[in-house]
Amino acid sequence: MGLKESTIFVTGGAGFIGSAVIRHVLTETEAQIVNIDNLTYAANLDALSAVASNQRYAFRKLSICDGTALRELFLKFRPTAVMNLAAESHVDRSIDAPAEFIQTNIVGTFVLLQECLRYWRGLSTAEQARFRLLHVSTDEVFGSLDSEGCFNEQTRYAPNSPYAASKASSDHLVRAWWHTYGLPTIVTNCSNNYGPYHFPEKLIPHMIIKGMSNEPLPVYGDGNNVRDWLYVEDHARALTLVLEKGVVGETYAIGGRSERTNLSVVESICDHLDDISPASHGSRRDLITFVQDRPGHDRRYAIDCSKIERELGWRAKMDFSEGLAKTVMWYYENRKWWQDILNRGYRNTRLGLGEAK
Ligand code: NAD
Ligand code: TDX
Repeated sequence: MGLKESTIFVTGGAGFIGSAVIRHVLTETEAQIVNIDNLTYAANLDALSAVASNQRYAFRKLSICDGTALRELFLKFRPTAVMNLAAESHVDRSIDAPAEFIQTNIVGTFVLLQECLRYWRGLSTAEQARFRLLHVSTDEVFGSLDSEGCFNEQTRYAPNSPYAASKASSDHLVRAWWHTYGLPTIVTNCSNNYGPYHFPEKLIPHMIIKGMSNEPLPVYGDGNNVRDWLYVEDHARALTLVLEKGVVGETYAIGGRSERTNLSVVESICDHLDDISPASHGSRRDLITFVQDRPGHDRRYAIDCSKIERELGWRAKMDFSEGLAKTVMWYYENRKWWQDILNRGYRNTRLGLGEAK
């Protein structure tokens, strides 16, 4: 068991990846966790019901933009590390309404950096050497690939969507706080995650839920955009390892080595659903509908994750076909989880075509 006598702040811990990180850290290590999350539409504390009563877990509802409240938490809990996963995360929403992305992803990261720095400067030399801020980012900061090549830690930043630009800004701030002030930071850039508790706005859960209701399955453009899929529990394991063993000031690219076109992902989901619960109208592939493309849609993402494999010994364990089958089954068996989200007012409709406000 690693991370003994560690107290880790996980921001965005009620989100899809943050909750997987918290479940993993509480199960696999001896660390204490403080989950800091202001519970936006994307948050879901149900994803933490299995660990909510753990003595090593605490939750505080607050925004990373609230410096005063963060300062009090630093003084109260005296963390040894911060993992920053709080963010607005959906590209389509960033096209319709970018303001929240600027606020949380850029301003929030800035406020968090300032409070980390203030706290870190008050630590003993030994405590300072141990402290880490792990900032969780995305491969979307690198822009779009043609059919050849992969992103790696040396790839030039070229963000295309408002979401990607806000994440790129936050990565630059984190880098500057390391170079200028010596705050011990590490940045990770990972590919598309999938798995249980994924908010229904994202491709895989969106298609599963629509497929279960036998509704049209809206594939953007020609469906040949490529994403590199990473099972969320593999990602949680990678982040924990980077926190424990990663080198300060470095970045790590994390990917699943599982490139698929969107169309092939949707076809596989249709086939799994047909196996689990055959539809009276025939194959669900007939529900696939090509719709207007996402503005500025990145064509292809792919990660070369050989650095984290070589230096930290991490490797994605979940094979994509097995992970997708498990994920489809999870949504099939946990209808109440996503039905509650729909009942709370989330409308499973097209996002990302609106005029920027
Ligand atoms: P998510 O949208 O599921 O969860 C985000 C969480 O952050 C939510 O619980 C939300 O309430 C919280 N949050 C938002 N604004 C906040 C604020 N101001 N203060 C405190 N909490 C706030 O996102 P996710 O998919 O879990 O992504 C987590 C991180 O990983 C993000 O930084 C995202 O950019 C990055 N990332 C995600 C993916 C992916 O495929 N999901 C891939 C690469 C990187
Ligand atoms: O209905 C849909 N139809 C469709 O064709 C939806 C919701 C998506 N798509 C396409 C767009 C993308 O090419 O599927 C692909 C995946 O879309 P999203 O699930 O919205 O993910 P993406 O835009 O790739 O971004 C995700 O991965 C990187 C996460 O949302 C980000 O937070 C992460 O940084």
